[in-house]
Amino acid sequence: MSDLFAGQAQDARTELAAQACVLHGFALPFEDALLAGVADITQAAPFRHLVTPGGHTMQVAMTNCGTFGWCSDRRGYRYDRVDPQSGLPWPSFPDAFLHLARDAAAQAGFDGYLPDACLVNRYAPGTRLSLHQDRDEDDRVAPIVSVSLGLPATFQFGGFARGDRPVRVPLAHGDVVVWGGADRMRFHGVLPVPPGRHPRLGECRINLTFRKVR
Ligand code: MD3
Ligand code: FE
Repeated sequence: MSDLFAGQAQDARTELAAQACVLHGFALPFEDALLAGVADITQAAPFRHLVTPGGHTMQVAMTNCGTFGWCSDRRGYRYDRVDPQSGLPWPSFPDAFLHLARDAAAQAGFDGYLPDACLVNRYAPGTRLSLHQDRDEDDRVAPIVSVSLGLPATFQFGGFARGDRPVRVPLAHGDVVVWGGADRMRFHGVLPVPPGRHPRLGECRINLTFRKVR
């Protein structure tokens, strides 16, 4: 390895688009704190399978932390300050969550990022998330920071129309993806998670997505 890359792997970062990049392994130093944070959050606000407005139960199990949580039911999609299952505010961000989200955003060129929501997604093997846009946030420019934990998966990075053919991006435990500005409204999804067992998380993939809702 040349001096230019001393101390840092040469493939530490992959550019996906002008304002979207993968920071490979960026979350690994935060691993223990992140897993402890997920355990705390899910004790207060357990994973659940939301029902879409169309009446379908989502394959991905979800919960939230932060000021706002993403909710879905027969009435529609929205962000709410309260967990409808408990009637209580969502658990606040564990310190390590905010720290990681701010560091990753800054690394990707978004200084001063202050997310107010974090959606926690859990995928069992075979679970997929079909192509969609994230359009329930008032702020459609602030970045979304996504942290992959557990089983690897293939992310679909699409265009601005549903029909645009997506690019496949492999994501491993500890990878962080940051998307903002012009690339914030791209269609995206996750292909079915292949079977496997992760040493720390078992038969599951967990994804944290930090957002600025308001
Ligand atoms: C790409 N989650 O929760 S990362 C979601 O891995 C979601 O659980 C996926 O899509 C997951 O909505 C993908 C998050 C993500 C969020 C917004 C994006 C990826 C994005 C906006 C533009 C492009
Ligand atoms: Fe999304």
